[in-house]
Amino acid sequence: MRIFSGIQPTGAIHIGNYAGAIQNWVRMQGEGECLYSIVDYHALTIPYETAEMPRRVQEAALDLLACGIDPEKSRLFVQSQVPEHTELTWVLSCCASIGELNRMTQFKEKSERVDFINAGLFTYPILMAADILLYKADTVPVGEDQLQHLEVTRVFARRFNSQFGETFPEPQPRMTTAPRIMALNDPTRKMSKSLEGSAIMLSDSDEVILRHVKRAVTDVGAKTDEMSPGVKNLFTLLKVFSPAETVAHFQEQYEAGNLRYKELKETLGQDMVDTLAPIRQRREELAARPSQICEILHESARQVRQLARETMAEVRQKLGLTACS
Ligand code: AQP
Repeated sequence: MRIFSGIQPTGAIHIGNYAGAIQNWVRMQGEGECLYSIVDYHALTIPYETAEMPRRVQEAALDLLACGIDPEKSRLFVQSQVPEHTELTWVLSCCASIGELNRMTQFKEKSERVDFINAGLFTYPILMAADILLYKADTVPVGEDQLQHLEVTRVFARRFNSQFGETFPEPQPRMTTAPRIMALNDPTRKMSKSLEGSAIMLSDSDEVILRHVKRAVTDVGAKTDEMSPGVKNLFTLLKVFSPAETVAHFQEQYEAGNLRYKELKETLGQDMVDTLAPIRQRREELAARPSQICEILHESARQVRQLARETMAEVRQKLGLTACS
């Protein structure tokens, strides 16, 4: 099994990324060949400070290594250091229809937030398909928001295979039990790096974590029989950060109609602090050795580029781009 996934260096990694994807990245090490990428080409689709980008890539690498990505078991690399990603993007863009790209929810949402809608934002799913297919990955650990992109990846792969001959496997998603963490300040929206006040970052201090959980929205409007989105989100987080007995305890309270939000939030906040503090500690230790991080990224890029070159040689052959070769 070959596993591929990526994360954008668009800001600090948050508990949504952690619970929805990174936990599976770590767990799947040993299940197959793991290739994990900091996808900086994707991050060009929204406005950013160029001087900030190297630091953001370094920060993402630190977070991932601190979470447990082991360079002995996984290849952790920077996407732009393997330019074949963009070459395959062009090829796949000729296997994608405008109609398919137009249906992408993420494009609709993200294009509403910017004044200038660049074509990269529109063709983002093709670059993501290229990321995965370049390595012929069959399993992709992602959060729920990426399922639609993975679905079109399979469509592009199928179309390429039927036109030019069997080349790419159709990759399948692998989700955690918390595939969609909602914003703490607005549980009707996805927790997101770019949605202010919505997220707890892996690098946040204990005080900041406790404050965020304490302020999390629970009930708004009239009470109904159904669990509110805010409380549901807290239960999802409880399942990620707390032991099963704790979840069962609060579930019983909820069913008996005597759940105290204050107690739920205090317990969740403390369990989150207990999980994230060691990650933060490891992160600080790693941050003291920046050249080692660069070595890991370079060596991984060198290794995965071999695979990328092999795929592109096969793709060129299948496309008939072979004159005078
Ligand atoms: N709220 C979430 N719940 C569960 N999983 C999530 N993921 C993102 N947000 C949640 C998963 O994390 C992985 C990496 O995401 P990404 O950084 O590549 O892109 P994103 O989905 O665009 O993340 P953000 O935080 O929403 O970033 P911005 O604000 O920059 O757009 C993916 O597997 C994703 O599913």
